[in-house]
Amino acid sequence: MREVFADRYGSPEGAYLVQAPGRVNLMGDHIDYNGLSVLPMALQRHVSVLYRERDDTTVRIASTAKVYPTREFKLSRPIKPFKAGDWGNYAKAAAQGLLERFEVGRGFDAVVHSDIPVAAGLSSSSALVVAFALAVLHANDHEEVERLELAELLAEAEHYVGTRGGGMDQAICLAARRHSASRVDFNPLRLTAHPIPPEWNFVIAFSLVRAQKSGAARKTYNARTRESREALAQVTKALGVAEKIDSYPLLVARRRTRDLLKAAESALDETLLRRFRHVLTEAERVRKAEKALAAYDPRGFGRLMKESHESLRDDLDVSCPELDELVDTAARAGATGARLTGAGLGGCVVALCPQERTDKVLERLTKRFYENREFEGALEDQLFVAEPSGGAAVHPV
Ligand code: NG1
Repeated sequence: MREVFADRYGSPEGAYLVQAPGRVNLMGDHIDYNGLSVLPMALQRHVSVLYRERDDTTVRIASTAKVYPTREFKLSRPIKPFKAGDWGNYAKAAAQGLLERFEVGRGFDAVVHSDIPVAAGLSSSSALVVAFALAVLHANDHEEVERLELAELLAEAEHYVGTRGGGMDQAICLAARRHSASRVDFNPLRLTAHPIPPEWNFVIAFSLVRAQKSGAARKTYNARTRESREALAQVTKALGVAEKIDSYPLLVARRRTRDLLKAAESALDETLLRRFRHVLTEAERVRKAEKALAAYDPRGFGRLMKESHESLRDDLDVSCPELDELVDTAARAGATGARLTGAGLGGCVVALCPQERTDKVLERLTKRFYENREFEGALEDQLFVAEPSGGAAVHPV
């Protein structure tokens, strides 16, 4: 990063380094955008931004990866997006969101580097938005902004790139605790940390299928948000409570899952029924998984992971053959449970492995999955053990 910086902008003296972690979601996928709680943890992999402030409003960003060309824009409203899919839009998303709330007129020169696999369901996009946002705030002497307030603002701001996502990624990226996973609740946003037992290993394996959120996967993702909202509207209408119950959290607080599924059977068509069932059962699995984690019950946790994967595959239709193969291979090699993580349609799986079986799982995945396939970069970038890490931070260099 220093080399690229020196090459583009001169000496990095006086520069700062922002590091924003990727995340793995352990339970609760495709429900955060319905306001339901989820259970992610931050990873030891980061988007890093080395930046030095300027005297004007210009923001210049370069990447250590050659595929991402240098981008430049000004911190003044409105910020017109680059064309769809352009990586510079993540920086613009952060800037536009912050401009609406704060006085931020000082730009910077920056170099970005990431060791989070891109489009792999590990939230590299939100890490990028968070890293830029912290750079903008820090360059403009706004360090007082509260983490959860910022997370809520950035969840909204990221919609600038076109995906109507939930708020899980920005929250865990900004407010994660080391050695812990966190239950994230929404409206208002809150995090409750739970230590990960040291003998539980979460293995992450990339399917090598990229789910480009700015491309085709976006359509499916946005369709799932729409379908789940539609299902809610139809069920509450059929129950005659549409005026009083207008959200999933209210619905699951007032009625039992079993009763709701029964009502949904006659109210919804086959597709919406499956979407609705995923949302309700996944919300329940988050509650149970949190208990299993607090009780140090790996078997219980693993069973829930298995059920969650089946639900994401069969009810939500967001798995793919490679993800199913990874889940299956990990389970056969002795993982206690495995599931796809994040938005799906490619990306990664996460497998819970007891310490004594972790090497076997890693070895079997290498042999059965990665040895037959071509991929860019090292094997350790596709397959690694997660280290539950802390939230994003700014350091002087
Ligand atoms: P990933 O897996 O990073 O594409 C997306 C959403 C999350 C959440 C998950 C599915 C964004 C920024 N992230 O994450 O909010 O809905 O899918 O659980 O849209």
